[in-house]
Amino acid sequence: MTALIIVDVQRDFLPGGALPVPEGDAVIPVLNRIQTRYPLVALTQDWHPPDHLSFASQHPGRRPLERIELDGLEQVLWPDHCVWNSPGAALADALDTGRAAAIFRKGMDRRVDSYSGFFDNGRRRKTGLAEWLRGLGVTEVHVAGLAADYCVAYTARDAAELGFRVAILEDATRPISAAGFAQIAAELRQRGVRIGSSDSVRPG
Ligand code: VGL
Ligand code: ZN
Repeated sequence: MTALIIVDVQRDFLPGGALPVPEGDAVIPVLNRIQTRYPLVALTQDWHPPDHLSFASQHPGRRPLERIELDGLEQVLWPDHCVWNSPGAALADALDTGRAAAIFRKGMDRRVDSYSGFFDNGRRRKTGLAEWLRGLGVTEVHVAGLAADYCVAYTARDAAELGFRVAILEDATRPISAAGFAQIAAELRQRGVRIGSSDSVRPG
C-alpha cells in the first residue's frame, strides 16, 4: 500500500508567514486534488516551543539563516516559526485535511530540530511514523509539502533508509532554496528516491 505524507503545510510556511517558502501556497490545490488517489494520508506538523533553539532569537547576536553548532549538530537558525498553539503553526486553511488519518508533530524538544517526519535531526528519538505506516501495511510513501529542501527531503531520505519505496511529488512541493533542493535531490536520487510530478508518480 502507498501512503501520501503531507509535510508541514502550515500557515507560517506560506507567503506572508513567519518563514515563507516561495510559492508555498501553490502546493495546496495539487494536494487537495491528489489526496483521493491514496488509501492513506498522513500529515506532519512542525510544532515548536516558544524558546526552541533553532530560533535565531534564542542566540543573542545571531540572525536567521546563520549556521551554528547545536548539541554537536550543524543547525541553520530560523526566524521564530510554528510556535505550538500559535496561529502560524496551524495547518494551511485551504488544505483539505478531511482524509488525513493522523498528524505527526515534531520539533517539540527545544534542544534539537526535527526536519524529518520520522526522527529528530540527531536521530535520538522517533516520532512513531515508521511503525504506524508499517502497522498499516504501507510499503511505499509519496512525500510532498513544505519545504522541499528541508523537511520534505529529510522525510524522504529517512523513509528510503527505513526501507520504504519513496517518491517526492515535485509539483506538490516548493523549496526555500532552489539550489539547495537541486543538491539534495541529486543525493536522494542516488539513494533510490524517485522525484517526479504527481501525474507521473502514481500510487502503486
Ligand atoms: C522546516 C525549517 C525549519 C520545514 C521546518 O518544514 O521544511 N524548515 N522548520
Ligand atoms: Zn521548524
